[in-house]
Amino acid sequence: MGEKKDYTADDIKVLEGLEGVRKRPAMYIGSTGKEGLHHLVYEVVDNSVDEALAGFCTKIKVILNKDGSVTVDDDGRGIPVDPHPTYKVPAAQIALTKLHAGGKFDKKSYAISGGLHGVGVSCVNALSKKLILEIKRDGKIHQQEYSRGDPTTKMKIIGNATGTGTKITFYPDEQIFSTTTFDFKTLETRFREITFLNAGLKIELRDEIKDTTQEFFSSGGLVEFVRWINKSKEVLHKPIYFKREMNNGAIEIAIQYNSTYQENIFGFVNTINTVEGGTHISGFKTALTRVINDYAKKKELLKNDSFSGDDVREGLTAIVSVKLSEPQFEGQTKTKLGNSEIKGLVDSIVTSALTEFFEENPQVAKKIADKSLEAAKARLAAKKAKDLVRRKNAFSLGGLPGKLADCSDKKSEETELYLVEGESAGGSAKMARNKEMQAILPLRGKILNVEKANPSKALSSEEITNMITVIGTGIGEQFDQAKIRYGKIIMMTDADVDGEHIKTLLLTFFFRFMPQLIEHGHIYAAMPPLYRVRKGQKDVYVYTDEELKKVTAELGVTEGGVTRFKGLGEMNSNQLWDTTMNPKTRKIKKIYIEDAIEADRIFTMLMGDDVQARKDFIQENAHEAKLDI
Ligand code: 0RA
Repeated sequence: MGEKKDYTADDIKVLEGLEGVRKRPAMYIGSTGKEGLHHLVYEVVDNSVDEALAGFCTKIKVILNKDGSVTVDDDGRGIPVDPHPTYKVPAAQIALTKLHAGGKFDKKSYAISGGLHGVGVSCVNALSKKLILEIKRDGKIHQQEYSRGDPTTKMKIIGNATGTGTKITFYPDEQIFSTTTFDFKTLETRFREITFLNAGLKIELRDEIKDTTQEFFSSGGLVEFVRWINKSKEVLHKPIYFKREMNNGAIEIAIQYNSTYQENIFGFVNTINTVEGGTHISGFKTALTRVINDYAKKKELLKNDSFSGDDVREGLTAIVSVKLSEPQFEGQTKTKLGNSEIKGLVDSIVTSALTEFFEENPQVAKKIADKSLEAAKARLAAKKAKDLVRRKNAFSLGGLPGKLADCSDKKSEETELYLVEGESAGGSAKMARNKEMQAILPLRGKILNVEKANPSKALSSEEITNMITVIGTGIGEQFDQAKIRYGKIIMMTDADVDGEHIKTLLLTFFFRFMPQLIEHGHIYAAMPPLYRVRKGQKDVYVYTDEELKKVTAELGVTEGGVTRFKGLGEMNSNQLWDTTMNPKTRKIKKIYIEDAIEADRIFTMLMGDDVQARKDFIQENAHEAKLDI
């Protein structure tokens, strides 16, 4: 019987050591899929970024090698190699074999530190089948190799060095990861972000297989970051920027309004994208609402009314980047800032800096206030329209649209909503479904492109309001996850170009109105089969063209035994159930947002007004055939 009953994750981490990392990798790096794999690179790069932030490193090179390994090479001071006083082995070996010893044992030189899990290079070492460490220090090149966390050689001097630095090459372990292929684009997005957030830092990303190199460097930092996010949008003014340094960190903010209706506030703490928000974001929002309201009242644009938070954030792109020596991360994915003092601090900095900016730049202030005024007018008009709709709906069952075939089960964890392209496929789906847990909402053809419509217009579209009512959570500031009526929302469209378009329109709607549903993994795409292959009595359903080649060869089927489904409507309800809807046998794709900034840019490009940007994007990405969001 121990005295301490509750162990926190941190206690366990310390207790277990590196075997624990291999036993429960997800606890340390989030997952053993694509995200976790890329996390390995970020963890190593973060250490080099720390060295850069401390002022000792100017360039970081990341190389995807032909043999599947990754090299991260920096020109920092090099991890110390002198014997550790207690352990009597090179200090660098401690950094690579002991948890929490990753680079941060020299705390004085580290004002702040990146790294989401902060677990250091030792985790990367534990999860690599091989790792080669090379340190240039004291005029010598020191080298040591490891496998699955354990040293396989002693630290050796292998030559003379000019300059200093740390180079780590690691081979992710296939025993741990479901995939070990790195994605250039994913890394590119993250490195671009890191260099925007650390003006002056250079990162070079090289792909040895494709023989391509990409350099990331930003001298303008956050100002360039907002410009980049707004690139294919029509902007209303030059970016507004301010920075405040404190003794335990810094707060930096860039703001630029555009003519769209979207709100895009991205928060970062020590370069980590705080997707769950936190005190820095709430402080920013409070101040923004207050300053714009005060301005509009002073200029008599507003009389008795006030702008709501949503009003002042329509068309806003903002980055709030906070660097703190001791951040407290909270929330499901540890991406919410908890430090309570930051809310008031950001609030007061934004209030004074933005008020001053408005006084000095009255034309910009006027544009922003006018934009908010327009949003407020549209909001009031939409409310009137909604009240009308609500009164109409009062007569129908619980306000749910008549087109919905609801399920009988009310527990949202178990239920599914199918959004089905077309009335006829909707009819088959209603017959095919499991009535207890599957609800069907047929959609009439193409839904409205919400990217191009202002919110009040979007909310006057029947298809859109139907979806909002049926899903139950509400939208925008009123969004309430607890009210969700279905655990899975599944888009079921034909496997053709129109079907893809409808899916994109639906995703645009979810991304702009209820992004939380995507973030929390509620949105799915059904995968209807492309073909049915028949041999005698046997039917095989085939979902891709590749699979078709394999199956026809295996079954020895020739031309003519191959049916190509043109649409969902061509399947009878039994076929639809077997192939696409039966939870036991169907395949569905979960939609996730890898990077909200990239997703925003892609939606603007695909669905917005800038035709040239769209053409360029489609041409650049044509070879990928499918959109990865
Ligand atoms: C601890 C102390 C010192 C440097 C580092 C760690 C260091 C770690 C990493 C990890 C990747 N690149 C790195 N570069 C440096 C400085 C010791 C000194 O010279 O005073």
